[in-house]
Amino acid sequence: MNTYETLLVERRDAVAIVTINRPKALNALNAATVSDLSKAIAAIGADPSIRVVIITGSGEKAFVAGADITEMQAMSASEGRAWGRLGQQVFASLEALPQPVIAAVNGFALGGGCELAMACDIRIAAENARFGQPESGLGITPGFGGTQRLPRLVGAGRAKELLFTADVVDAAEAYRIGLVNKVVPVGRALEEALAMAAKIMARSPVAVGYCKAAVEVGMNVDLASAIAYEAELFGLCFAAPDQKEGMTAFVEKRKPVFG
Ligand code: DAK
Repeated sequence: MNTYETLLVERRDAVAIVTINRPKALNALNAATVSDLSKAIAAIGADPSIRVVIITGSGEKAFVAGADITEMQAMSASEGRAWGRLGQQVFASLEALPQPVIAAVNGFALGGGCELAMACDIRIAAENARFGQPESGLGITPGFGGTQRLPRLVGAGRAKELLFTADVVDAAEAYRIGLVNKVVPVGRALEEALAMAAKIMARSPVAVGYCKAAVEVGMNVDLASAIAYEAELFGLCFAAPDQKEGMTAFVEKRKPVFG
């Protein structure tokens, strides 16, 4: 795997683990991190031997404590716009990866960190995880998709409350409002993400990929178009060997073995 200034990228069999690695700044996203993420996501997307991606932060204290405030402090309006667009593109490319992406959230996931977690498909939070969009307290709006992905996950009312108040919520509350899938003891988020990755990898890669595409596309178009897209993908499954193997295995009362 490539090496990066601000990321650790490691392989565990077919799983790629991407660790944001700026622990002294609580893994805050500076320009170098966003650029490294962009390169790592492109490399992962081009590697079909990677079946699941896990994103986490270095150390127990923070997943990512936001975009780097020291870098943003003196930005002009046009620099801010360019920075926001870059982050949005990188997070969109993460969301569009063909592989499922799990965020293993340890500690603070604030601002850009919460937005990074929301751009992942699934979020597993350690009990010490804290989520929030504190930007309104800094005189800015969230710039990496937070105003759009948060309401899609938790509903407009709860999203507006978090955006307007800049409140930070703990893992239990994040679970209650649907911001995270699961809460696990401190130090266990990565292990739980790996366990979930193993479960996903035992399923048909074709079906999992199509499920991801169906949800991603379907959430952004009207219901009739989304249902039509689902029917297309359902049909395509029958052109791939996984459907034959999955159904033959059922009939033969054995576990399927997908390629
Ligand atoms: N940026 C830079 N450095 C950070 C940081 C951040 N977001 N968060 C923490 N650090 C640094 C601290 O400055 C400190 O550095 P040193 O003083 O040791 O050099 C070190 O990490 C440890 O932090 P603390 O000493 O503060 O640790 P505490 O345990 O006391 O507090 C904390 C932890 C997470 C509660 C606190 O650090 C904190 O409140 N951090 C800031 C959280 C925050 O507000 N995050 C949101 C950032 S704003 C946009 C594009 C992007 C965005 C918005 C718009 N457009 C272009 C429109 C995104 C914005 C954000 O993400």
